[in-house]
Amino acid sequence: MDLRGEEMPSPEPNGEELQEVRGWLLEAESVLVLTGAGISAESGVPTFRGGGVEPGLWDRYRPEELATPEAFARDPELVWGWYSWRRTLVGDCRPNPAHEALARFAAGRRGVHLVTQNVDHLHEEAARNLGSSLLPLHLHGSLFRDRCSGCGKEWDVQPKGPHGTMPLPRCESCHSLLRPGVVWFGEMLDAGELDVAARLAQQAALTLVVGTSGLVYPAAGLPRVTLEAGGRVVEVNLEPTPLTPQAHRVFLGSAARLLPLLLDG
Ligand code: BV8
Ligand code: ZN
Repeated sequence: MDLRGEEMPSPEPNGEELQEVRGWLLEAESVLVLTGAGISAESGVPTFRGGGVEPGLWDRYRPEELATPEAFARDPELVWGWYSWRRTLVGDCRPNPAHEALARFAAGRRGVHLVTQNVDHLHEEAARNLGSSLLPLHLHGSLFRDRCSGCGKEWDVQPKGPHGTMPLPRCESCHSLLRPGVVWFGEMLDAGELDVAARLAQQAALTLVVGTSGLVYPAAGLPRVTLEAGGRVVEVNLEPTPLTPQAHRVFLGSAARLLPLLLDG
């Protein structure tokens, strides 16, 4: 059943399965949560491959065409235009009930870890709003950081902007072009962070996978690390993904609706 765009109401989650998974979560000494663009979709952040991408200017580009070092080398104005548009759009988005349910779930208990593929800061904002310590490990970097393409210096960018990009921003120290502080396709992830994520997946009694198409590696390989180590995997997504057949339980529907049901108990 195609649940894209939520034209059709998601099926009511199976109450027994919700109860069962809540029991697994409570008894789990270590829980890893892996999130993708789908958890931020209901905050208004466009996903990469699914519906809901803002129509118009960027509709004709695929992320794999713009989020690459080659695209930046070929046309830095185009790539900076895309990131500037995303910074302005994402800077106006707020956490949704899915981010908040995760932040509440981690508050007051140990052993909950969060790894995100997202480059927005909505997990951090939900944690700040709710006094939760659940801060994500960003495997693909952050939309709100600049990095010098020459000397590698990095610094935070204010989400509120303005995010003008002409003339193209340059490093004050070495005058090289600045680039967004994200990991592009074809670029290595930070080895240390990937090691930490892999160890969390290895140790997790349960890995909860929320809102990812499971297509981008090495992040997409993390749930299988949990499975191979004997842990459980639970998936929350609008639709089935390549992970679905191996997951112990799958809840089809929107994260903003399902996570509070699953985590608030
Ligand atoms: C690497 C940051 C070693 C930038 C991103 C050939 C050549 C070169 C590389 C490769 C190749 N083949 C494979 C690779 C490896 C490549 C890869 O996996 N490619 C894929 C496309 C096949 N990976 C890499 O390049 C990585 N580096 O491997 O280095 C190397 C080096 C050289 C050569 C080989 C290997 C680097 C990957 C990081 C790329 N950077 N983002 C930016 O954001 O601008 S990836 C980008 O995709 C985002 O980070 C995003 O998080 C990520 C994954 O996407 P999802 O989060 O899953 O989002 P998506 O839209 O796909 O899906 C949303 C899901 O949510 C859907 O399932 C939908 O149903 C669901 N959903 C929607 N709404 C809701 C919902 N669910 C619940 N509720 C809702 N409301
Ligand atoms: Zn520099």
